[in-house]
Amino acid sequence: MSLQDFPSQLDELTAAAQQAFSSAADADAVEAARVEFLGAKSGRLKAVQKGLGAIPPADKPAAGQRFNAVKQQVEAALAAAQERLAAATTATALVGYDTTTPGTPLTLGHLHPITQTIEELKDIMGRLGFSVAEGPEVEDEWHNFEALNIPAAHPARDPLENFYLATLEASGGRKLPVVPGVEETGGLRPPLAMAERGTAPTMLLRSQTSTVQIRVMEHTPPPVRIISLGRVYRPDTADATHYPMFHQIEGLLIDRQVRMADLKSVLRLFAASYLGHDVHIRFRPSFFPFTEPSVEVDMQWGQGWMEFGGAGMVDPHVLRSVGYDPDEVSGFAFGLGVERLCARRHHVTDIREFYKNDVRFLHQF
Ligand code: FA5
Repeated sequence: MSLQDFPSQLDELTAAAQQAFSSAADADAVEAARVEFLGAKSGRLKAVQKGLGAIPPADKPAAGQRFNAVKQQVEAALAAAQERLAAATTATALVGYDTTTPGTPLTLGHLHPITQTIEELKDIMGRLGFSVAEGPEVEDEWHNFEALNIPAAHPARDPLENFYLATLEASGGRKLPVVPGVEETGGLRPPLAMAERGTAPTMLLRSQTSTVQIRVMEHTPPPVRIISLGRVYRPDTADATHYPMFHQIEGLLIDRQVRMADLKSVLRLFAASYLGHDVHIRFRPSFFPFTEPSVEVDMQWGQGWMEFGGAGMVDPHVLRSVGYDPDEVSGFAFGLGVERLCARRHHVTDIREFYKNDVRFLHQF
């Protein structure tokens, strides 16, 4: 190639490339044009570049400059075509789409109503000066019964009334028999009999949060002012007001000269705060082994009343069992059912609803 041919050849090439890129209707056409003009192996620019070798040395710098300028022009045409296509794609996607349509609302989860209730009850009792204490759900017989003045022969300890655990500890480290008729043991025996008393404690799922009263008093010198909220377990048949797993809020106040009137005031304040001032509550004489005197507390429910808790003055036996002096201090305790309180507050007539996991129900809280 001579230098005379070179400019016209480059002009032609530039025009052809610009024409190809500007008329390319889609990504495939752009790519085809790119390969034709800018292809690294057999692109038309490459071919021209190879021809540069034949140009006399004196003309080479000028020819090189001219070549580079053309290459930049062709590359710019490619970039322009790519941009044009990208913009067109976005525009096509938006055709027929109403950009003023409201978006799909995000559905956010929230806390379970019983968890929300627990938080609110903590808040109310916190304002009355009670701090939160915790205890384990798997308990020993001392904290669930013995220290609460419920001796071994008491019917409340019946294996049919509680969820005793067949733990390795309870069997003294031996593997528990699971099949009746096993030689060594003569078959399955009730969990209580499995415990090798004195060597390892029998464990059970706690049946009441009163266990936490004992745990706190064992480690805290009076005065005490705590609440404890958590799950408890009883083999009760589920119905509108019972569930085999439910929650209790336990309260305990120990100080000098605490009286029954203090207990009633606190429970009335609590009920008015949570249920509302228009919901009446009443106290009925009752019996618990760990309080004397004892009451049961009812709230209005439809046309009648519903028990929502038990309470009373802490029995001197219990105070002594944790090392307190009943001549020095006295106190009250209460244990209330969280599901029933939550149901009354939200006009739910069956506490089983809380555990069906039906989101249509749960969304309402
Ligand atoms: C007790 O559990 C006592 N520990 C309460 C107590 C504490 C008395 C401190 C004195 C001093 P009771 O078994 O009555 O008492 O249960 C208390 C409340 O738990 C009941 O009033 C009821 O609201 C709720 N409850 C009892 N069983 C169930 C159940 N199966 N399902 C849902 N709630 C229940």
